[in-house]
Amino acid sequence: STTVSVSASKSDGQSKGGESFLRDTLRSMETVYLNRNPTAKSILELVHSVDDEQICYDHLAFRTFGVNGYGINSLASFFLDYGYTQKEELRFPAKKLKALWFSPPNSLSQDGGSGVNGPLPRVFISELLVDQLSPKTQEIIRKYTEKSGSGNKYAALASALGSLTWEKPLYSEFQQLAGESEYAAWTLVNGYALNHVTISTHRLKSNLKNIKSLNQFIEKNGFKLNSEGGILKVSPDGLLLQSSTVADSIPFSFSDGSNASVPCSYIEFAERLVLPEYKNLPESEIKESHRRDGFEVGNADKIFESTSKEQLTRRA
Ligand code: OOG
Ligand code: NI
Repeated sequence: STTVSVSASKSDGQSKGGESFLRDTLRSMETVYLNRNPTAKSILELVHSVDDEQICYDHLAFRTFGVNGYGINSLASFFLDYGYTQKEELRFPAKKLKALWFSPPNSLSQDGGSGVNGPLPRVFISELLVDQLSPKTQEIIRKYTEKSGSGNKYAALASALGSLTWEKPLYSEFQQLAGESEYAAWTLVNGYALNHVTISTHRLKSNLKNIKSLNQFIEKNGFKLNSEGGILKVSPDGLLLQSSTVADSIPFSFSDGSNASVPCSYIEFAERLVLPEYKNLPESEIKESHRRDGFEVGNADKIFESTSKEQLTRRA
């Protein structure tokens, strides 16, 4: 069987302390994610069975509560300290969310590996605009974040460990949040856990480099893709193409003793097309920097639905 998650990073013998620690942290976050989300793990193995060279991650995504220091910055500070650069902000007024994305530092290592051993991924972090929610929902979110002490200072650590920094909630509290914001309910039980990794399809070598072929291949193998607004999400400029699976669910034991299945994480696919100004470059000269960068509100708005009840309960 193929293992895509853990393999030693290439070492050229040079000291590169900061980058090694960054990659080790990403690897722990990924291990937590792969252990909890069988669909993501199977899909990575499936893609690897066809395309055995290198699977590159386009980005990693996280969710946070935008309240009292628990928002985007609680996790972003780690990435900023390890060389990431803050880029554009995206707003989702209907979902009461905002997001920021971060571009990776120039890597010192070979980048020849797969996943976290490959080219460093972009990072996408969103936050719930908690102030805009009902008093009842705000009270629950504030209670758990406040009870966690200084948990916000250890967001990256919590993500790498697969731990919540706050206590487990009551089932009724989870339901209260789910009724108002599925994002809020997800974040209450998943905390800083990796929400998804995204496979960079254009960096694959087989016909799966075409996202439409990849989508067909994934569905043919029995996996359900998020159909919100159509399977393929396309940016207005036509250059950023994205799709994603529907999240897996895991059993969660609430503090009142009840057990229920809650949505966990999903896996995404992104194809970034070559920018018009580079369209005449020979294929062999095309680098990631010649392709459409960044994110798109219209695409993201639909990808957020990958953890929604509607998508999870939808028939094939
Ligand atoms: C993030 C959804 C947006 C993208 O690539 O635009 C996104 C989430 O579900 O937290 O991943
Ligand atoms: Ni994404």
